[in-house]
Amino acid sequence: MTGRLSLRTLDTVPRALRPPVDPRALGIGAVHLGIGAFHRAHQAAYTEDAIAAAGGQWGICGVTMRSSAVVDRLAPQDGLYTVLADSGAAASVRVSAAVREVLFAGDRTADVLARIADPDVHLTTLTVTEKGYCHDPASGRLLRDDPRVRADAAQPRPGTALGLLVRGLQARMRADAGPMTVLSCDNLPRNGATLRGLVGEFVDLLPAAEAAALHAWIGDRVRFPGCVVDRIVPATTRADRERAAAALGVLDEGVVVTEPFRQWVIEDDFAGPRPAWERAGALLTPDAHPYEQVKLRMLNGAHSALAYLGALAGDTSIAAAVADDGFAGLVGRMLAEEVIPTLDAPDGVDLPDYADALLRRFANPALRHTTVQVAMDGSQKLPQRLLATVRACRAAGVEPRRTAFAVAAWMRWVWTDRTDDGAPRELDDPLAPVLREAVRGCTTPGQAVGRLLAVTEVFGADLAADPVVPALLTDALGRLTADGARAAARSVGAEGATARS
Ligand code: CS2
Repeated sequence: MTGRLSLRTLDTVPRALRPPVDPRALGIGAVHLGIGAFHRAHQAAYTEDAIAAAGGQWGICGVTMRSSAVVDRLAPQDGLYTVLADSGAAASVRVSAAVREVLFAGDRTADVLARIADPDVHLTTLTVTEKGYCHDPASGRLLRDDPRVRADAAQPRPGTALGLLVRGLQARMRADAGPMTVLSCDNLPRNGATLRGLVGEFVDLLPAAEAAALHAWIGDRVRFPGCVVDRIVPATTRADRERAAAALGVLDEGVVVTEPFRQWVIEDDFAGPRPAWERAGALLTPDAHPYEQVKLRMLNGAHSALAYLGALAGDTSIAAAVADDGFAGLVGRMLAEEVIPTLDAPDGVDLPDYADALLRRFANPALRHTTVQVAMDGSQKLPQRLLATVRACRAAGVEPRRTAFAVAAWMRWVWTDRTDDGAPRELDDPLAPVLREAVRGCTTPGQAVGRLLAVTEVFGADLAADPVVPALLTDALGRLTADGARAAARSVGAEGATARS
């Protein structure tokens, strides 16, 4: 097969697999910062379905910040790519036309800023992962002394997402191009308000007169609704590309693989027009926070627990980790006895059913979601996924033994340089130097727990001072170290009911 997916070859693709909207007739109405696989399988898919149902010039300008890899894949394809949704039993394949332009900010900064300042653009959305916000994960505050932040505040051609966003908003203000809605689509607590705060802190770093004008304009013209995104989207493999090519009849270097399930809960607080996402199944609501807590503590908390336990035990995929009865049992009890009691169920959501459904989603054999991919950047993920549950349990006088075990699995992952089978492990984390330094020379679980709890960027100051948390972590880390992840999880998962103190 030699042809490549593009506007030129689209008519050779089987009709049923072609996009539901005409890419040639679609103007750009949104800028997306961080156009990785997740955006292409989630927000872009909702946007395309919304356009198909209700019209609108909502084509997406997708921006990459860290490397040109996605642009190199999508630009020769005129932004077209395939979404392969597979439940393990049945798969669907469809080319998406939602992305109409792709820019690498590294060499197209001025074009990215011009897009944000374009009067036809009404939305700037982001999926830049937790670490892309350049913030302290425990407090949510801007890392003002981070060299990237300092560099971006000092010059008008920024490289970070925050810098691009702030300079883009400034260009929009100067062009008097109208209001803008900024929508964070990352798994952060109160993502809209958090981003609003970070933008404000970044603006404070600009010269005083510039800052004052921009603060006033943002306060008046820009909205930052929060939202909750959910769809499991692992990294694409060569086998996925071969599968898509066999269906399309042409090569596609931009394929994304995902599950059929998708969810998007969005706060209805827009500064201007938006796509009719509700026509594509999104839920528009006044307050996304209850949904967000459910998603972060249940789905992402369980995901991270399985990732560290599985990775320690040598399971390469989340599906393999959840197939281990000991891991599934531990995570199931963590959810039922420690996480669910801390949550207010949103209307119509049955939390035990949600727990069962997510464990089934994790087991999907078609998704080769690697444990190391989910284990990545733990320092940025732990606070909202696991430590929020630990704190809520402690406030209610509960000893969160199983959630502490999941936190200890992360500690083991940081502390050891080998998996339980002796394979070397990679610590892929923006705080890796700090974490490595913290555990350097530690010889006992108690010491490692003490040193890691002192990393306030992750744990804040309260957990080390709690009367039971350090002991729960030390016990769990001791068992993980002595018995290995599989045996330790099996025994902690089978222990008696969660205690109160
Ligand atoms: C995962 C998430 O990589 C991770 O840390 O937990 O990306 C997860 O797959 C999504 O949030 C699912 O919506």
